[in-house]
Amino acid sequence: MTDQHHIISEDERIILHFDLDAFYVACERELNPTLRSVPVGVSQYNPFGSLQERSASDISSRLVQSSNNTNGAGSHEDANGSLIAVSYEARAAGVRRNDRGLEATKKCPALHIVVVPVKHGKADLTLYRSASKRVMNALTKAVHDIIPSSSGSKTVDVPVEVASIDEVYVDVTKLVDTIMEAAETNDTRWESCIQEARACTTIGGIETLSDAAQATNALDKTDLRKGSKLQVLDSSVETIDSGSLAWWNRSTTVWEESEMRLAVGAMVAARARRAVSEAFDGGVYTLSAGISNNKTLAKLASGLKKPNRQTLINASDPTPLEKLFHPLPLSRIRGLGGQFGVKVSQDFNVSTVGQLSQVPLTTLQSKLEAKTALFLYEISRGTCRDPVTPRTRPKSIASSKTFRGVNSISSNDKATLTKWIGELCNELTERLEADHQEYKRTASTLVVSVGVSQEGPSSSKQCRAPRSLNGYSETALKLASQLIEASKSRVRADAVTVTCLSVSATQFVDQAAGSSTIMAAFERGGERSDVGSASPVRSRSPLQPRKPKPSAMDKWLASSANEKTSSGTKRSSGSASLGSERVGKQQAPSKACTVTPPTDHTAASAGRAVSLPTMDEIDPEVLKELPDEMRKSLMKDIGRAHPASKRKENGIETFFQRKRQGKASR
Ligand code: TTP
Ligand code: CA
Ligand code: CA
Repeated sequence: MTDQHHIISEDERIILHFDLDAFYVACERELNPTLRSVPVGVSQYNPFGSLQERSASDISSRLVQSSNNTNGAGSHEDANGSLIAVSYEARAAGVRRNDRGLEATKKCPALHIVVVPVKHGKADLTLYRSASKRVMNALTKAVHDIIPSSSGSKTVDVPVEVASIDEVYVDVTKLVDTIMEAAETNDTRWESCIQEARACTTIGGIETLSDAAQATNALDKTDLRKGSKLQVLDSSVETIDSGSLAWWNRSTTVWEESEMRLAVGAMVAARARRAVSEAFDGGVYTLSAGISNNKTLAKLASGLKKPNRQTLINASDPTPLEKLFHPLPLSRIRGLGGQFGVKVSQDFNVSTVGQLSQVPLTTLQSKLEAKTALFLYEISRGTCRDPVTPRTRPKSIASSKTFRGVNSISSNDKATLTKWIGELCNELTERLEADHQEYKRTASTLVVSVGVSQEGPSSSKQCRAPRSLNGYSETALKLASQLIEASKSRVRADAVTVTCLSVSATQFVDQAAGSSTIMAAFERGGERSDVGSASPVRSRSPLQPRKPKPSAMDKWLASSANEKTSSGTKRSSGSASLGSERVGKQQAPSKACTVTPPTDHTAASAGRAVSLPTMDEIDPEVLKELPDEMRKSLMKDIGRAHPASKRKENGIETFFQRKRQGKASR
């Protein structure tokens, strides 16, 4: 161990990260009980199949493959979409995410394949979004129910940050403190408190690694994401390895206060997980959890034991850092899973977290911005300051679609581009309408992003959002055409090939704040608008019914008559040439990355002129649907210099002694 390894975060927070197990499968199982406890894969919509629009409730037509019906309800092609979610029963048979349906069925003949609902010629994720909301509400309630009644009227602040459709961070620092105060000198209560956690919590880096656990740890992000045979269903509670059990069973005299607090956090996680699974019919929603001192380690921990299990990583103990954290491939670390991680790996010739921790800060600083260098320096030591920012409603709403290979669109094919911008805006405005119903707010910024095959990353443009939802298509089309023109001139070509389109609405303004505030926000947006004339502020209600608004499109369509058609990329605008769905994660190529890590949680201040939204202002679920370039443009550096602190030597006895003496440390 070098001295570097002893630099410990002074972070004493207790952060939980929850991730739902095989989430889309769980949603389908809630809807259709016959899918419970059989192997299930949820597949992308296959545009080459026969089935077009399909609603969520149409469970029989969406079940395209089942064991007693070798070719389900749909055609051969319908059953051959690629899988985006795979149940653990199917994983045990070797089925993996991204397998094509037919290939998966060969590996697992009992496999049931459900196709996602389809609307506007693309996947309709409403079913999963609304299930997510219900589960997150149940989880939040479960955590609040744990607040000890002895805390009386004292409110305990428990920030909850919904981080994606199936992930949430909870900062339970204050809750843990309250529980520990309630346990005070009562050793029996302390015992029962950790008993719940002991039964189901693996201690990361301390556990006695089985061959399977060892092999799982070696997987890189991509492989882990595909799901692994090593991840098995295990309903028995006594699955805790001997190393972890020995940690739990130590004499109370040797426990440090930091360990006690994590143990209480583990109890909270265990109880919340159980409450969520009991809250839904058939216990369909199970979660895995990570318990640690920061978001990065908590997220890492939740993925270590799946499904339905939880792992604790003590950031102030050097052993887990050395044994578990440092051998990991860089890509497993939050913020280093994409292009940025690849660049770091190449620039500093490192492939593991441990190797990165050996790179001196000055070397990092010589090639990177100060903040980025510091972020890497700290993250490789298990330190991360990113706060859990209370957020339960989306920061932005996006609709996007990729058009790969034969489905790509020539920029000369304006009819097809117009059709797709229209479809995306239809989906977007439907969701904005529902969002308005629920949250009484209006988006003030519209962002359009276009990816073309001749250039690596997508480019984005924004303007103030049209006041009327029926103005979205026209405005989005105007932005898209400007982006395409700019792209054509950059690559000096008469036409480019569009591979990705995305429209998103962000910078929400609460209607409760009054119309003047809303107007002010629009005006601010207008000041910095990229297309000043794109969306005149109108005095109509933002939620008027949609009507066709053909003027800009007509003009644009008319102009296409004078343009040449590019060779090789021509496609028809018929339904047979629908682009591939963008349910899966964005795979677009991207240029060398200059921006970095997780989030800078600087909330948009009310008076700020509208600019490209920050990462914090974007719903991460939406973020992962966006093209790389747009995603990058939304990410801001983080990192605040902070001194490393010494490890605390506070045993359980000291803790209770201090309590008895009324000298609470917190
Ligand atoms: P994940 O949490 O990555 O995976 P999962 O919940 O299916 O499985 P695990 O138990 O390993 O966590 O993603 C959550 C949901 O998001 C997933 O059920 C389907 C959707 N999704 C996609 O549509 N495309 C993708 O590429 C990924 C990674 C997820
Ligand atoms: Ca999940
Ligand atoms: Ca997830």
